[in-house]
Amino acid sequence: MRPRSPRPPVAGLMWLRQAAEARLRHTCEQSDGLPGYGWLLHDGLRFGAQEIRDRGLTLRTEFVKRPGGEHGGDWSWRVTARPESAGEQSPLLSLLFYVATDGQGTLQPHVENTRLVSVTGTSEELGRFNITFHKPTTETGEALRYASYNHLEARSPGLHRLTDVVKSSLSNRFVYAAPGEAKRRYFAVDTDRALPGEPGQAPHSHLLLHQVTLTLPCRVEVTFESGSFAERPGSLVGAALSQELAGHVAAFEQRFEETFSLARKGFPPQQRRFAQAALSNMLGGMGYFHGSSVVQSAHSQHPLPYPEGPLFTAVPSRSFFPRGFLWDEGFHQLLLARWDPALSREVIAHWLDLMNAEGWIPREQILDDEARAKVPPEFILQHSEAANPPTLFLALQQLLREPGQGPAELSYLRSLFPRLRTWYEWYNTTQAGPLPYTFRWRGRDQDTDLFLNPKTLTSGLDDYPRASHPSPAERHLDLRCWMALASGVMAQVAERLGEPAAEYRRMEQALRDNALLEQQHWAAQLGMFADYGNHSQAVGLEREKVALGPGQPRHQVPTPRLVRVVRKPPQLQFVGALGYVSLFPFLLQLLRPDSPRLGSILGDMRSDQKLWTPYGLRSLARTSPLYMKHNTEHDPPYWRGPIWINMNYLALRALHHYASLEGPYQQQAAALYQELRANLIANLHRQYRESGYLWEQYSDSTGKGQGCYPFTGWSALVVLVMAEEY
Ligand code: 6A9
Repeated sequence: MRPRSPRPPVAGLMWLRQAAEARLRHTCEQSDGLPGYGWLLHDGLRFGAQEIRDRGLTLRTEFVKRPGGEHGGDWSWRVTARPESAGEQSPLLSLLFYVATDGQGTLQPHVENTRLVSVTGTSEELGRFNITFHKPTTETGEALRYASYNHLEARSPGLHRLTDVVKSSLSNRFVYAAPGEAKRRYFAVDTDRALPGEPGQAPHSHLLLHQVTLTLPCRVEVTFESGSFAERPGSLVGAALSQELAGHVAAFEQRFEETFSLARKGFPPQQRRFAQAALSNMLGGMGYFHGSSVVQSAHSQHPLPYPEGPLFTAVPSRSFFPRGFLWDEGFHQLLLARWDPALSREVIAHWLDLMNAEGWIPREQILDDEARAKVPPEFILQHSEAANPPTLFLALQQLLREPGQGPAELSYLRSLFPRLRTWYEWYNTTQAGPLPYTFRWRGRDQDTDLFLNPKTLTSGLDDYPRASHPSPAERHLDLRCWMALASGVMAQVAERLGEPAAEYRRMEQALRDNALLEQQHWAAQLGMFADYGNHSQAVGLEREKVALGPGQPRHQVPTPRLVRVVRKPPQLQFVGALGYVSLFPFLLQLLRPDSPRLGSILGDMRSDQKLWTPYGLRSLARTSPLYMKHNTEHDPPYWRGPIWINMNYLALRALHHYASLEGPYQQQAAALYQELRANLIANLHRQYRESGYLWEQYSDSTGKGQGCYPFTGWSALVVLVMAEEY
């Protein structure tokens, strides 16, 4: 828990299942290998319920916020722990609740015997507050027979080091001695231990921690009470908290059905809970970040810190990518704009505020020490010529369609408009292609000898095959289609505001012109839409030949590297790589419904040899030369076969669109729509049931989730697919 402010006090939970080798759990770490965790319900604002399955036990964590006073009001947490299976000797569990400051504010512990009963504190944004650690109870609220208490007061160099500080204070010299039971040793925080710190660095955070050790099942509650909340009807604990939680659950269920109609559409309860969890995990994963990117621009020799600022955003993955990504966010907001348009508007405004004077927005937001601690150094630097698909226009398009557009929405748009104009211009100029109305992603990999195909991280499709030899002659089909979308939304916004819109409309029409599109991107020989550039298909990775020196023993020679060999020189031509990029004129609905190209795209999509699988559309056709090929020894295929949900969502959205327009392919589109939708929902639900998670991507041969988890970024778009919201 933290307020949305730069250097806030935070409160949190760690836990420890007592065993010979005790493992402290704190932040979401994929390496912990938990069988499942995530928000089952979360409204994004005031309430959430999470389930965490760890070995031998299940934790349910629930919170409620109650507004009041001048500092955001109160909140309460309840943690309920149950053994995984009844019967065995109940495992001993420690719950560690903490409060910590981040460079400002004060905390005052109140200890009775060895028990930290409460903490009073102050901070700039919260004023005075009081946090109480209530006595543990049974699940039904009766006092527990026995529990052990420990507490810790410590200094930490920063919030990102809290886990280390607590870990290094653990000692197993403590004894759990419940009457009538065998004594057990257990690990606990030990204030006597030397407090770790970093030499030469002033301690930054003040940490107070309450540890309760007990047997299962049990329940523990923590309340935060705001000093300026004068007429509190009573503390939010016990029965009052149960009642409040029940009210929120009922309200969530009702709002979920009103928004997505899944019961009305006939989804059984199990699938509805799956969809609720997908939405809730995106909401519960939202974060407020503060700090600055490290930026390399063309104007300076050295990397510079970007101006400091806040970002309120959803994230792709709580464990692996817990930070903002520009093009992911557009997809996230397609879902959130339906749940809570006001929340969505806030997020979009935060992102646009990250723009520099030239109109650039850094693609990956690695803003503070906590974020930097999780990212290898080579990924930290953001380059100011690097783009990313402008998917925020997709989200804006959706917001413009939401009912109830009044003066507030209009004035929001008005305040956004100068930034939107600058952003659009930035793409239009810095990512322009070699011919009018063509576009080119800047910043492809330069070191072409070491990659089978130099990556295009900026496009979002990383290793999707492009021209083998990057050059200014390239024209990228996906970017051109994104620009058609951007132009259309700009025109719509300008028209709504009474600003000059003609130029945006003209641009949109030119980019939508099917004849021009075909001239620049239809590869007749390949029978597909394609990129164009300096390209050779005859490339491969081979072991470098290393000559042995005279008398040199073989084992002294370093292992030869894999290098790229080009067996036929590149030439300017279309790039044969049937897959997501080839579909873009369809995905973003540029094709006229009577275009014969639409027919051929639908055919490629439905072909098992090409893009069709029983689990969704694969990213690259099985017939494509680089299908499932490694890019380097250590770089396995990513966008070269696996199924990605953001693109499948766009495909369903387009099928739905073409199924609603008269034309020669209307029936075909409608049939494909039904089939693809059913496949996608069935597989994602099955993966969630079997693995406990939604995933970054899915295998095109088995449907199994792959990459990182839980990934409730764009994979959560399955909710919109179930709801048929496009
Ligand atoms: C690596 C490693 C702990 C890759 O979802 C975020 C992005 C997408 O925008 C992009 O389209 N993902 C996709 O191709 C993940 C990118 C992660 C890069 C940082 C650091 C951290 O290890």
